[in-house]
Amino acid sequence: MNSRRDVLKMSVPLAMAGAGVAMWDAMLGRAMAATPAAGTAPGDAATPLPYFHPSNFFDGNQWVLPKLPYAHADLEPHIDTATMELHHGKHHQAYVTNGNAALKAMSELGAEADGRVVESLQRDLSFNLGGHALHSLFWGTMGRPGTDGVGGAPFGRAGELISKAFGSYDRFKTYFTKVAVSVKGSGWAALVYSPVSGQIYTQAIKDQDGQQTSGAMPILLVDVWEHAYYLKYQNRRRDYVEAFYNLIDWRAVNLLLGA
Ligand code: MN3
Repeated sequence: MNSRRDVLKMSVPLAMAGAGVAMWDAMLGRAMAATPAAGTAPGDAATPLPYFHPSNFFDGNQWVLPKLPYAHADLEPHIDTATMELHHGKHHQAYVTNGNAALKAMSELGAEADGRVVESLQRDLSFNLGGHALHSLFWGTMGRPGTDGVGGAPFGRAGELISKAFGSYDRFKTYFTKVAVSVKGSGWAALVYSPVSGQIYTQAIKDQDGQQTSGAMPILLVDVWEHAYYLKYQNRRRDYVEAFYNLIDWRAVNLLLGA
């Protein structure tokens, strides 16, 4: 028979598996399956490791801030350098640091921990690991403007699915912009893929909470927290979202679709 301590130690990871973490692993699995074996280390220019390799997000021991497939200045003029430095270097880093701390706290919880402590820890895990997953995907589905496959119309599997679901790319953009602009306060607009139905659809995510997302997997995301655009766009969220379309790397979106 399990002691109360054993039961507590088991139940927390099981609850976590129901949050965004399972979705994140499933998504990476698809990207990895479609990624040719190559490279040695992230950032090695001679043999670049594909961005979506798991070692770019988890070093075998703890979660890490991913190295981007471009420089902070490369998304100009659509996303400015100062915003990228703060957003990737400070905000995202904080979610990684706090997510690792929450996992450590979870592993150290004793039988004396009450439900409120567990509830608070679950919120910490969901918020910080959710933030890590969403930002990691957001960076990975953008590219330097002018690069082949970046900023134009979708092609391949992504193009087919968008035409089927929305009629055309222009109709998709109109709808997706409305989703992003209508998020109240902080959050994200996501285009998600359901492996069960083969459908894609849009999802508005409140804050960055992994537990608020369904089993469908994000394949394209835009962060609409004010920290993502306020330095350059102030209150003009719509202008920021419209500029974002110039940065979408459809090769990466197809990679997430396993195509
Ligand atoms: Mn953000």
